[in-house]
Amino acid sequence: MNAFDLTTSLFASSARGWRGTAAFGRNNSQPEQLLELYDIEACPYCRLVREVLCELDLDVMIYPCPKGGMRFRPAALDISGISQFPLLVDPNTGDQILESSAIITHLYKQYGGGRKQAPSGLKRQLAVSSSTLATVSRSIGRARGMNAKSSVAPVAPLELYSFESSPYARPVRELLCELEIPYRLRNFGKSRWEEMGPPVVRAKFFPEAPITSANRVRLNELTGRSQVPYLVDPNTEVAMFESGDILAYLKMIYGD
Ligand SMILES: N[C@@H](CCC(=O)N[C@@H](CS)C(=O)NCC(=O)O)C(=O)O
Repeated sequence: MNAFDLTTSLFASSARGWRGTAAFGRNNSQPEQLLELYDIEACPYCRLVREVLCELDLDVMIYPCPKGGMRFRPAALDISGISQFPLLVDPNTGDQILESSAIITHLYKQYGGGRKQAPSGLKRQLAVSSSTLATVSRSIGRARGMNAKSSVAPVAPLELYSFESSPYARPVRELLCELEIPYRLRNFGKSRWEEMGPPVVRAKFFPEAPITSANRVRLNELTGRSQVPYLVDPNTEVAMFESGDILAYLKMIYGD
């Protein structure tokens, strides 16, 4: 990942005030069945939904639907009758929901204890504008996470440990979207102040701090580390840290 890529990714996270960093929902009920999101990584509306999924510490199966994509767009069209994203499928409640506001309302109601509401009025306009600014910043030179590239479909979905605002995880999600690779997004939001800042800070200053969220416990058991992005590919039995290595791996295995 080069310096320019990192800068625009940092700017995108800043434009959204680093929403999608913290997870407040670790005591909330987790759905029995995995939620499904038909998503375009670069879409400003999809970003708002992914931020709330991170905030509520909910995992989700991402079906990437970049422009020009043929792998999951037909299924989305079958479900909702219209080519519009985000589209949430909640197998726990039987709901299939279009419109980011309606999706966020559903998530807060079902999995956030109804304590929060989807923003409306000026707050909603500000959210959409700043999310659009994040998209613009990631579109300088090339629209990242927007358009389909030809690719080889994996047999089984991949897994990505990530939190929405992570400047390093974002390029990986963008490439997964462009290559139309389905993946279980394992949200890795920070639920304690000791988890803020880069992984080395925690390792150095707070090595004894208890690990809270389920995915943090899981990754720590798997690797002994708390760092994202972390990609797991069950098709090749490869698992790796480091955004640059992950991008190179995805291009090599699934890029056409
Ligand atoms: N009001 C909708 C707007 C969604 C929207 O405009 N999504 C765009 C992508 S950013 C879309 O579905 N475009 C159609 C396409 O990509 O085929 C919402 O909040 O969910």
